Amino acid sequence: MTSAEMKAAILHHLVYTQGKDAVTAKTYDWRMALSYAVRDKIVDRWFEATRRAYAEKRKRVYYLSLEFLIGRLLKDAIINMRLEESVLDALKDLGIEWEEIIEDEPDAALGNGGLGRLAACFMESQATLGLPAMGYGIRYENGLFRQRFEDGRQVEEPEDWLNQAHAWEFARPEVSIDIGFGGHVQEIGSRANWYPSEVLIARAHDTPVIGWKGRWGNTLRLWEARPMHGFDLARFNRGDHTAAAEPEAMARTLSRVLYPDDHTEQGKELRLKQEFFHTAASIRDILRRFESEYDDLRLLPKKAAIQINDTHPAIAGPELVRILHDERGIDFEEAVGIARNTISYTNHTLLPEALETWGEARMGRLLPRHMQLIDRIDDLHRRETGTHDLNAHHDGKVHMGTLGFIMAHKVNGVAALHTELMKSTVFKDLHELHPEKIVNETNGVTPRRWLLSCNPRLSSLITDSIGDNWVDHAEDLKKLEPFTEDAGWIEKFTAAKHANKVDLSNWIAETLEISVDPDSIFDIQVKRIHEYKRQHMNLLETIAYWLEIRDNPNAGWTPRVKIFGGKAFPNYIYAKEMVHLANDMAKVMNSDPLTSRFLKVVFPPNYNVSLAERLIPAADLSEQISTAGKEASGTGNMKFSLNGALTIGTLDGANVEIRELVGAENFFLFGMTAEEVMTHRAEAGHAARAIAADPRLARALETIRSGGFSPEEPGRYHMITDNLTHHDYFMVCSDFTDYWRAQRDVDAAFADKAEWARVAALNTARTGWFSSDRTIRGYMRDVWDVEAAPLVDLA
Ligand code: 26M
Repeated sequence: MTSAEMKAAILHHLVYTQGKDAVTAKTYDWRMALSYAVRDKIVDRWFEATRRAYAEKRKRVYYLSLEFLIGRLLKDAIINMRLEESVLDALKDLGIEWEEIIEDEPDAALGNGGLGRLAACFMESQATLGLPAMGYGIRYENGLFRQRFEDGRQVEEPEDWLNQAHAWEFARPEVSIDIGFGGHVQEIGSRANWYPSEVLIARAHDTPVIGWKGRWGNTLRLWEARPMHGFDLARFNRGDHTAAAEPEAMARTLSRVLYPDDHTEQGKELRLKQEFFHTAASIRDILRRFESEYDDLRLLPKKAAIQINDTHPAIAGPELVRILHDERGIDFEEAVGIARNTISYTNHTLLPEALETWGEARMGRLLPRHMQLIDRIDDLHRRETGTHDLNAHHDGKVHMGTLGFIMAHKVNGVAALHTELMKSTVFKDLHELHPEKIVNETNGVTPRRWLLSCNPRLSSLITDSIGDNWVDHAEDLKKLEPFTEDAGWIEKFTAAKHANKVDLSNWIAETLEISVDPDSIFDIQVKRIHEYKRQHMNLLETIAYWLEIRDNPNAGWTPRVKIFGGKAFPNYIYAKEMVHLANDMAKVMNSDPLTSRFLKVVFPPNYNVSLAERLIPAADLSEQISTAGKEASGTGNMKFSLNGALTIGTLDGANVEIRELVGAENFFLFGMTAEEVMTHRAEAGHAARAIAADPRLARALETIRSGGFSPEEPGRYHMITDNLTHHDYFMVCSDFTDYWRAQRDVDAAFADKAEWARVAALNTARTGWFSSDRTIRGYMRDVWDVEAAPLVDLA
């Protein structure tokens, strides 16, 4: 597409789709016009792919996830369609600022964190690989809350991405599916009729997901909840104005908000309703499509693979069995077999409080037939395995992990260590009964968004050096290794990183009014705020370093900028205290004349996908410091490495694999192993002993305790200091000393700029394996048994 054609397309959409004149058009109007112009190009390719999937009778993959953290889509679309030149030229011609347009797009935050972002990377990789696939999610009106700080405290505000028109979706009112809840069951022999007492409608909204070079496109289908009967006109006419709108409001509540990942929220009936609404609509839609192409349901596992992203859609098993058995008349055992061979389940966490359960009373009330079928599935599983326990339904609850496991043909972990821990802990007994079921598929990230798009300087250097094949064959980054021995090339690498750091410094100065020195170590920890992720250990180390500088301000300290980003769950008080402490520390430290040349603390609010794209390319040091055994994989860790940051980290999640790939000598390892954590935790008084043995730690804790960062309220952080001193389940104190040591190793290493840059470049060269293309190929081979369509390049 030429620049002139692009310009004409933008102007056409500005006038005829957006209904605006070039003279009065605002940034928003121009963004919408550009989005429609780009979307037109995508749609052609998307239809072509969809037609081919049908025509070639290909097996399809269905990715069921309550979360898709897709972020902004415009730049992604432009890059994958190779339209950046014509767009840049056209905008220039029109006098429109590219940056302003890109920044105007709301960040679609339909997810909490890693699990949702993984689903988004998978969608992009599936399209890039030419795998016929469809993502199913919920079209939340309000995504993850917006985070603000008020006097350093986190305040949540509703997020309203749908307030503006959404350029990328197509409403499909003709795809409307009835979803029932409650009511009663009438059994007829083995089968039953379910008569729900409440019914609402799931309406589809489709977003095309385009792969690299526009060679394939898939659909992300998001469900919106709508009332069966809309507005009650009769009631309205009787003067009952509020009640007339009630059924509508009630139904819509279902797709109103994304639940923040929070176990205390789990008892909420609305969440269970969301899960069933999402799953039932998706299963119906899958079967409708299948039955339009084939007439034998026994073929389902050959033509469809259904992946359930964590247990949130795990009711898919019983729902599919219900339709096959009750509605289509397939024998119960055969129905279970078909469902199992179609479904597979990904586990994303071993944290006991995060493993979903639903009370039998609630589940029985809301999903009476499913409750019966779960018991029959349990019963069949007992007969198959000759066991007496291991039921999904026990102790008055339905355990969704167990249900997911017994209704799937494959269950996967998301990093090598996590998968091994699944086998030896949470799923130990089930694993012994089904030793072939658990497989590992180490997570990955899409290199299109997480290198090519977010880091143009480094990407250009890479492409100038080895060509652009790396973009969809990230293993090619290996070819950079010889360049890392070339001093001239390393200078260019350093220049790219430095320019990224200058950009970030400018942004920090403009938005937060904090000045940072781009020559400092940019030390970044961004992720949800959680005790197991140990942001407070990072804070303690920051305090200890600050105190040391104050003791001896002229000792030649290595300057650092400590950057934090992340949201605390709204009612996770402890995590909120961690946020508050970080902000209180920033206030004290950034204005300390003795230390501020050497140490700054920066905590931009509202960490999201777009902010990640800004921060990660500017990082020198990636903080991956979770208590070993607790972080299933991590994916931020991969993004940092790929962008040439060194990692300071524990042997947890995918850190283990990152270290193996980049080389142990190029990774700042510290801390106990998962096994050591388990034994050490059992030893009473571990925290007190660790504190007694490390005066730096003791002093840092004492500084918080005595109100060093909250003089107006010295007791403010007792919750944190008491917990760390006495209980310290996540071993912050016991790992602190080694963490401090590793951080000083970082200082020493950073002193040799050329050597640091060489290792940073090696990180980029050696982490191509973490492309989500590789992950998806793994699922295709080990789990889905599916092949991609041969790809044709754009004309
Ligand atoms: C539960 C109940 C109610 C509402 C939300 C939830 C819920 C939502 C998300 C529970 C857990 C959720 O996500 C867990 C998660 O994000 N796990 C992360 O998955 C990533 C991708 O595999 C891994 O990289 C991270 O290590 C893992 O923590």
